[in-house]
Amino acid sequence: MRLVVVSNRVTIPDRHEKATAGGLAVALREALERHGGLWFGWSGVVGAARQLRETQRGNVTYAVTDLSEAERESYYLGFSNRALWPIMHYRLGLTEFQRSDYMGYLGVNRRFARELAGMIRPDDVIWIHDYHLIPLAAELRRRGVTNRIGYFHHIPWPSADTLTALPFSATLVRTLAAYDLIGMQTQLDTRNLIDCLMTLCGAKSDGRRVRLGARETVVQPFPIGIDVEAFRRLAAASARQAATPLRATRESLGERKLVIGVDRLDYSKGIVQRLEAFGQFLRSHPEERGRVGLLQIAPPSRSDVPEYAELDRMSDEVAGRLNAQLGEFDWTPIRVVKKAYSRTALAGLYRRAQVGLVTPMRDGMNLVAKEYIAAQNPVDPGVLVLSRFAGAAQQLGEALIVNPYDTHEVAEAIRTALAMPKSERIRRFEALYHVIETSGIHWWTRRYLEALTDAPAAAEDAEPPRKAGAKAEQPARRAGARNRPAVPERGEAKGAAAGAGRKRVSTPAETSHLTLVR
Ligand code: ADQ
Repeated sequence: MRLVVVSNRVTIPDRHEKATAGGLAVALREALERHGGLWFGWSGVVGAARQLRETQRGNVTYAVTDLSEAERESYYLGFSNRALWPIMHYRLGLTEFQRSDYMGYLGVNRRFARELAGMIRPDDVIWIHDYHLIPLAAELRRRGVTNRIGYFHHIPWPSADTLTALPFSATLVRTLAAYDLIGMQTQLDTRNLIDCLMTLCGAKSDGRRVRLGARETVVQPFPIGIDVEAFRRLAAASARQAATPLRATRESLGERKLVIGVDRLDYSKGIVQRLEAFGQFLRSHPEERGRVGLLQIAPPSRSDVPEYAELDRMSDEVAGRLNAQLGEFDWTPIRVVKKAYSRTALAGLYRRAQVGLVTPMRDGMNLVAKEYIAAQNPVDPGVLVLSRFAGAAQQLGEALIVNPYDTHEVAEAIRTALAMPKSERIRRFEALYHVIETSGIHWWTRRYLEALTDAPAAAEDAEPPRKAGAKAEQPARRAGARNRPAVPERGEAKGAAAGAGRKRVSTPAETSHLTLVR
């Protein structure tokens, strides 16, 4: 079989780029190299020339196309980011619908299907990523593509009641029946999507298989993970190196404790609410003033969408107000930094922070929560404070779980985390680390592809690992011939990624998931 990956954005690796590890883009690249493959999508360029450009790297072909200005406006900024993104994050008030945007969205999906269909071979397995490309399989089917096609939805899926506020939602949801396998982040997203297919489109389902007309689609959760081992090594190395951000931070903070937030500047991430909660914490616990600071790293994204520009302004305003109210001449409570950092720098900063504050108002998974855990020093780990509305909370029950709408609760969780005894920090860390280690990015890629190529037997036991704190997983055996554990043993992911005799990449990535689909 050959693997075909389709995502909104495609980054072509530099010819001399060192092999990298540690993110979704890299895991997909590895899967493509393992099977031989094609990666198709938008180049990220907006221009008049829209011909397909192909670049070969080893046994992987990268085929990219530009968008016209009108396509970027309607398909990307309009329908994807001003309509689908907010409604999928339960933010009806921010959802803006324009028929012309929807037409542009369908138009780009149609054009992508037209360009891609000509490149599909009979033995290809096609894996499509995220909400920009929901109708792509239906468009490929219309052009006679009969290959197995899978879809992974990286963001939340709301209830049918919420989604119906979006005009044409039933038509859009119906196009999902063109897929053979739909992967979601959590059980809740899975239930919501199946409910949408049933109530909006009249599909029948047993809770996993969905039948609509002549087609049967499997819908199930595949919680995404990170390359834990690569991230752990990065963080440990960062602690040893001389000129690292970790060392610089140590010098600038002295003995002060550090609370860290790392997010794209996006309203779903709850950044403004988090700053307010930190202010509340300092007001409620004045003895902590001068002893701890919040570092919020938040590079702007989608600045052409007005809500994002407004969020940029508001985060500056709130941080400025709180610093003015609570700061001292020798202590600034909140620092907001709006830059993208390398993986090495992030890993070092996570490790330096006593508290990881991950409080999205709604999030598909949230990889930052997992990166924070992976980066901790096992003998003196920090504490993760995690929103119950991040998909990650379904797995990471040993974090301090909070409701980000409750400023007081978040403030008190910060206090609890800072005061937590070392023995309890270690116990929680070990439980959390076990979960992220046994459901890392290579596990995820392999399980998804097994389910897509080998369904239904493989699909049936692709259960996500349980919440931390639950008993360690029994290595569930597949009902089929291969008899491989559903959850990798320690180190197995490494071996699996290496593939049959392939050289395993080893240097941690400097690029992140940010470059893939957002
Ligand atoms: P995102 O919304 O982008 O992803 P997240 O899962 O947290 O959210 O991933 C962000 C990634 O970007 C992390 O790897 C993080 O380290 C990196 N990043 C953030 N700020 C950075 C900075 N300043 N410098 C460098 N890197 C930075 C979407 C969904 C999520 C889902 C993922 C994967 O919204 O819910 O978890 O896809 O499926």
